[in-house]
Amino acid sequence: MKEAARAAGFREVGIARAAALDPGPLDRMLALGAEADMAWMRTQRDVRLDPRLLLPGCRSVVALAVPHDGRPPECGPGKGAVARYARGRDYHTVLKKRLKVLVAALKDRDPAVQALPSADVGPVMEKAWAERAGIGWVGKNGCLVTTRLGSWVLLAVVLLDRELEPDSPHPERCGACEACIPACPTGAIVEPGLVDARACISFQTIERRGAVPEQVASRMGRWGFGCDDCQSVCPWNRGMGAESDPELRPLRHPSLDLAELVDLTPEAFRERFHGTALARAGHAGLVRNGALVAGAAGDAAVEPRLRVLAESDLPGVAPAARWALGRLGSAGR
Ligand code: B12
Ligand code: SF4
Ligand code: SF4
Repeated sequence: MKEAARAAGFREVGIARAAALDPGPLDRMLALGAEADMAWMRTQRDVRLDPRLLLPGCRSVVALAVPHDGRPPECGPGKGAVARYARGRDYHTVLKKRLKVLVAALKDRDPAVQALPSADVGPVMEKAWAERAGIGWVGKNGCLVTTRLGSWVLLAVVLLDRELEPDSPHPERCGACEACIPACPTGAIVEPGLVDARACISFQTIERRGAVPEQVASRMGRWGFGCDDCQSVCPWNRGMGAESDPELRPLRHPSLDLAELVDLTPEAFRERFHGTALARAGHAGLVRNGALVAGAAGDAAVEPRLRVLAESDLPGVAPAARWALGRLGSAGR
């Protein structure tokens, strides 16, 4: 199994026995409403907590990880920063292709095997399985941290109806460190390991459709897509980040041009972002984010364009442009 996974392009592989997960952390998140608009977390609660409901007869969970580029953003005036994981080709496509190769290799050896691959979008708690399978631990920043690659990794799983020898779960290695909690600009890490998506820049700039709350916009700095602040301070990431998977290396500029974003047409959006993880935010989401960064970071060069966007009917764009104009106005007074 492990050889096949490495041959398919996965750097880290671990195996866990399929069982129900501790519902505590997910239920706590739902009790706080910290899942924000991600209603699927609530509707899929039971299946997320027990892979045997997703693959009947599931006996093992194979957890997989690949490193992504982890170098700091190059981001000055006129630019919006892109979270490190999103700088290359869309990781969903890269991982899906490798999962297909892996499942085919397993079926070659054992044609009757039932194998269900999943990366990000399936109802599987990938961090929890990576921890159980010994790849790393869920840190206080809510991310899976590894000792070999830091937290600059992306995860996938394969559910199997075969019993494999399990690895030992990874011990928690945060210890007394709490650096990530005050490093979050919006205070989104409300308890160790629990991120309130409503306050998280990553959620608001990627998943949110429509207006971004002022409390987040005013603290997002230059983040134009995603956010890495709670990971970049992590001592386990010191000296890590240069080992990106070749298929996930940065495609073009590792930052966004604000003038380009606030002027983005649907055609330019497709041409520029198709096949990258940034497409997830959608055309309106990226225009909105461009306006927000201009306001948050005080980039007055795009002010004329913001006046046009203040009348836009793209979801979330007009409030973002008006908010940014207000900020630029007050900054200039
Ligand atoms: C929803 C989601 C989000 C939400 C919520 C974030 C979160 N911390 O869960 C938002 C939109 C905010 C988000 C942001 C990001 N995400 Co995201 N996200 C997901 C997704 C789709 C589901 C995660 C989930 O169910 N969260 C809810 C919590 C309750 O679930 P959980 O942490 O998995 O819960 C179990 C474990 O935590 C476990 N547990 C085990 N040990 C411990 C220890 C402690 C202390 C605690 C509290 C819990 C715990 O118990 C829980 C079961 O009840 C996964 C993909 C997937 N299918 O798993 C990607 C995923 C977690 N995201 C990923 C990435 C890359 C990010 C970002 C780094 C992107 C960015 N740079 O902007 C940020 C990081 C923000 C952060 N600090 O967590 C990667 C994780 C990489 C990594 N190294 O951890 C994943 C795995 C996608 C992938 N396939 O690679 N994400
Ligand atoms: S991704 Fe950014 S906003 Fe979200 S918890 Fe981490 S530091 Fe806070
Ligand atoms: S910064 Fe410290 S507390 Fe936060 S995840 Fe890293 S080691 Fe854990």
